Amino acid sequence: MSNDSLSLTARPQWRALHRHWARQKDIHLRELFAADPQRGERLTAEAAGIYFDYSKQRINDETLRLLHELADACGLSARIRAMFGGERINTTEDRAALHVALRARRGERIETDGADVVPEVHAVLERMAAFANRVRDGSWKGHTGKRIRTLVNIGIGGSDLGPVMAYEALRGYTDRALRFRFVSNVDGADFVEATRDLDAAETLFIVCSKTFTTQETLTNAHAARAWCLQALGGDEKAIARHFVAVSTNAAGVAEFGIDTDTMFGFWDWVGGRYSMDCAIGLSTMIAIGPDHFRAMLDGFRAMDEHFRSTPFARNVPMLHGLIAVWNANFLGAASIAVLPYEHYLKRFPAYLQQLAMESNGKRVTLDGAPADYATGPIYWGEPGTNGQHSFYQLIHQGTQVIPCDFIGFCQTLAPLGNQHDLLIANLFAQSEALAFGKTLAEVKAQGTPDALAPHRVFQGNRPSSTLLVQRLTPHALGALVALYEHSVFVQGVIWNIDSFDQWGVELGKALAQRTADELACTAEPALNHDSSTQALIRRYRRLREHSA
Ligand code: G6Q
Repeated sequence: MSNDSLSLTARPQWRALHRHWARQKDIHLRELFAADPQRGERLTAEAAGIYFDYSKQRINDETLRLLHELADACGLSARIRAMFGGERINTTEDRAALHVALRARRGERIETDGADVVPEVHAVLERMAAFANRVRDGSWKGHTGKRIRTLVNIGIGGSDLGPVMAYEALRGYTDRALRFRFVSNVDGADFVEATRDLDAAETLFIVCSKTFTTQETLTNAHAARAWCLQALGGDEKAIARHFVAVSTNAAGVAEFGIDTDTMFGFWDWVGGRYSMDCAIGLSTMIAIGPDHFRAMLDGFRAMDEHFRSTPFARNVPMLHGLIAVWNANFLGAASIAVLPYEHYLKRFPAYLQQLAMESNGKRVTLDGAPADYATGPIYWGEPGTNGQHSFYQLIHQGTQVIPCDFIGFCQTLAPLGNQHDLLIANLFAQSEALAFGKTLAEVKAQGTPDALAPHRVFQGNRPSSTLLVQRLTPHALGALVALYEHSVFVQGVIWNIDSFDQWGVELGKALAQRTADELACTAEPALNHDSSTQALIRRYRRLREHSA
């Protein structure tokens, strides 16, 4: 059997990593740092303005060498070329995953199926910019002639999380005369609360849906349509002034009643969770303006170029992704905590949850065989310092290994006394405490009574990386997102899974419809579910009719 067709766990490189871990696992980060005074400077890399310190991971040079060999054996370089080359690497959906083309420079050629996609990408970006400028300068008027003051993005999943995250992250760059709201949930509370204080005459809805068939988005878009018509006197012509769409489905958009002149397209080779830098980012572009949006694309592209061309030892997404594999498969870490010490990144962990978990939450390999190893870890997190006052306890003293990604910036966008220094001091102190801990001897030396001492011991040896960036700019945000996109891709290549499909999401979309029909019918429906689901449906139908 050639090495190429071996399953991951049968690969000699994988086995070598297992033997290496057996030798390595009792070595404490304290020893690793003591043995190499340069470690904290050596085990670092830099890309597109992001400094990546991975010295507090439980690795050494041998680990990196073996991970590199594993990546070679898994054909990482060829898979990167295939992605950038527009090959149909999303095999279960038989399409390319070409989000890197969304930030290609004008004139660069990126082909899929023999066609250069870059000119179309730039044509849409230009239309977006023209439209964004009209909204921003007030020349795009609502039906009654008033200028637009509030934008409401309606979308879910990939058509929501990127736009919300980017809006929050780049608030400091937004036009504060415009307000932005995001409606995603089919729960009416989301729409009702987002619109309750709005004047329809000054509101523009951006309906974002790649397929334009998603139940939640279409339901909310219809609610918005009715809300708008009711407030504006019922004239259907108002829709064209108050609704634009972002989709790949022109027929669906036209059927809804949105003019295809104000539809911004994208392509089936853009996955939902990889779409914040195409027309799905229209709300972002309106908020920050086309120039800042282009700067964000430049940041994405800088990381793409780094990923594509930098040797392994200095390649930040490769190192980041392989360390995630090391932690998941050898340290047995089931999750990764993402901890931005930057309040503007408060939605970044939620964004990464989708990016990482929808991409790598897979249990079969590309060949359809079950994966006999852990794949995609759980991503979660909250901004620092808030998390320190809640779940960090478990990270410091719990029984599980939770590798952390700390993210910090050297300059603040919201200067207030010495608060930014305090914030970043906390970041550095946390990663230091996680790595080095506090020994029993140190605890006792502080005069702690014997009975209390075990409770106050911090084992340390808890792995983390730190991403340090000068300032949260649109460029930095683009680079950061692209870093995680490529890290997730690297992980998926090693695990030999399709990181670009999402059959679990599709299942949810299909299942809900059948049950919705059963809840909607007036006569008692004939049910054919398990006894639990049937009892829940009956109880719900009964109780919803009664006042509380
Ligand atoms: C993303 C997923 C999923 C998708 C939503 C919305 O990668 O496919 O989160 O973005 O289900 O889909 P539409 O954009 O088609 O409405």
